[in-house]
This record gives sequence, structure tokens and C-alpha cells, in this order.
Amino acid sequence: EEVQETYIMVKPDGLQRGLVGEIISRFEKKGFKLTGLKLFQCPKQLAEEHYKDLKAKPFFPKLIEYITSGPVVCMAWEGVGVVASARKLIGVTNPLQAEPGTIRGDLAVQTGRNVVHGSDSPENGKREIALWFTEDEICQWTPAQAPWLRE
Ligand code: YYY
Ligand code: MG
Repeated sequence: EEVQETYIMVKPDGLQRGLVGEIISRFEKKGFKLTGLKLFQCPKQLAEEHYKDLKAKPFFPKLIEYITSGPVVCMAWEGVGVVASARKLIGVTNPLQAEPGTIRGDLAVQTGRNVVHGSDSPENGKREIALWFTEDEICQWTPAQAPWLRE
């Protein structure tokens, strides 16, 4: 039971399709704590750094084009086990295979338009938050509901 942080991002299609509130709401309702939030036009260089592990993949150029095609909503979320839990809330990469009830399972149909990103490990959570946010953009606060979420 470890407090972790994860980087969640509404991709340009999520913003264009009016899904920002819906997506934020899922993490908020689950009980995680929002510590960073901004609307941001991602430069190509940052997109390439974020997805550097996928550089050799055939879909890499299209992925970079997609992520930089319009503004994204950048979020940092904190909580016990938040990294794996957020991945479950998001669903698997291909929205047609994602379970109903997940964000991708409910709201998307194609891998190349899968509306949201979530870090895949606590290490990458830290790395990605440091990549997308400056230190002063991250807020520490205590939610009023804290004692009602965890005993
Ligand atoms: O972590 P996740 O987003 O579920 O998948 P990754 O394997 O990290 O790939 C990142 C991103 O790349 C994915 O969300 C869509 C895109 N992509 C693609 O366009 N085609 C693939 N075959 C695999 C991934
Ligand atoms: Mg990934």
C-alpha cells in the first residue's frame, strides 16, 4: 500500500470530443487526489521524449502527429496504488478490446484515437510528471474527504 503518483493525459481527440469532464470525473470519483492540471499544446520534441520507448515502432510518426494535433489536458494524480488502478480505469490500449466500464471501453473505438494516457509504472509516473509539469505547477493539499476514503 504505497502512495504513488501517475501522469494522466486527455489526448487531443478527448478534448475535441468534449470528454474532458467525463474523464477527470472518473479519477475524481474513484477517490484519487488531483495535484496538477493544465491545458497544453504539446511541442513535437516533448511528445517524442514522452514516447521515446516507442521510437522504433512503425506507428511512432503517426502517434507524434496525433498527440501534437491539438491541445491536451495534462494531469497529475496521487494515491495509494494509483498507477495500476488508473490503468484499470483507462482500459487496454485497443478500445475495441477494452472492457465496458473503462474509459477506452466506453468512449473510444480505435487504438490511434484512444482518448487518454496513463503511466505504466510508478517510475514512469514520476518521470512523466517531471516531463510535463514544472515543480510549481504541482500542488500539495489535503482533501476534506481523506478520512472517509481510507480508515
Ligand atoms: O500505454 P498505452 O497507451 O495503453 O499503450 P502503449 O503501448 O504505451 O502505446 C502508446 C500509444 O501508442 C497508444 O496509446 C496508442 C499508440 N499505439 C498505436 O497507435 N498503435 C499500436 N499498435 C500501439 C500503440
Ligand atoms: Mg504506455
